[in-house]
Amino acid sequence: GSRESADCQVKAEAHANIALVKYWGKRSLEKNLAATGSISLTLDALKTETEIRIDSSFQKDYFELDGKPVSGEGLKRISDFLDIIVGTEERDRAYITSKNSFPTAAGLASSASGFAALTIAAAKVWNKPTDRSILSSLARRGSGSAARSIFGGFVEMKSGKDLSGSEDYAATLYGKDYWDLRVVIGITDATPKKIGSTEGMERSRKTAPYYDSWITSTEQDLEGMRDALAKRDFTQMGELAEHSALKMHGLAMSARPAILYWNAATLESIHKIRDLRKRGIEAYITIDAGPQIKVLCKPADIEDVQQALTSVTGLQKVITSGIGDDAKVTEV
Ligand code: 2P0
Repeated sequence: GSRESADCQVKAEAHANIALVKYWGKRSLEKNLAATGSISLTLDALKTETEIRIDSSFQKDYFELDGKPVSGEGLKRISDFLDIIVGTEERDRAYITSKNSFPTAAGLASSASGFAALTIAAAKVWNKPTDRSILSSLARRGSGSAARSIFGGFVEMKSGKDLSGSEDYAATLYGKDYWDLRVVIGITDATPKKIGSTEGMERSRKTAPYYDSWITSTEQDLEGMRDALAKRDFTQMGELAEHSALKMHGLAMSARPAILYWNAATLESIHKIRDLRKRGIEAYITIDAGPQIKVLCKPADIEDVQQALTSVTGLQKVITSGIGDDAKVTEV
């Protein structure tokens, strides 16, 4: 392969995202193709900054996350990803340092912002196309949700018909200033999750009796969410987001062996938010492949939501986020 890249250094940033219509299931593991589309909100409070240095003298890749060197499987995942997206194993080895704006140990998904930032930086270093659909497709090879974190605002990830992956990328539906929403995140457990997303999705596909209806009903949810966003209808958006999350967890619980991501504080948080709604404060929960709780609310209701979460037994930390921007190169 050609070694067009001279020794250089590039920095990029990307934000995590929270799915309003969840992605849970793959139609192909090989190219990481989702079985359905998904719709997400990019979160400005959860940012990853990644720097790549290449130097023809480096003998192997090095990866450091929040100041700690990563070895073994963690490093291999990064190296394999670079091999896939750079398109040659003859690429120069890279010295990669990555930093999260949120506590890495908080158990918040960092693969979305992490692989999105790495994709943007790597595309710059190795002179890859700057077309954002292509960047999103590349990020998908690292993590499905990373394809969405290439974009800011309200984002839709498409799922194609065939196994080529040519249609499997995300795009912005509405920019970050379209609708001022907030997400209040409650950390209930800071230890790494027990069942990774890929494993959880595959077990659900193979053993959960509701899997087929999950797929067909998610197609309807995508339509409903596009409609809710077009109208800026908070109730329709929130109810549907909460439904998609609870349905995903119901599916996971119906797998064998069962996948149960919640702890006691997760469940208490759900009830606290339902109580808020009874008092007329509109807020809706969503939960990813872990025990943390995320609450969708309007800016005026942030304090009530924060208070409700803070009163939950065992809740460790509350982070409030607005809507984030596109992933981008920040230093060359
Ligand atoms: C989502 N999640 O739509 C869903 C809901 C978690 C729960 O996408 O296997 O790390 O790397 O493509 O993107 C998290 O899974 O999974 C995720 P892979 P990813 O946000």
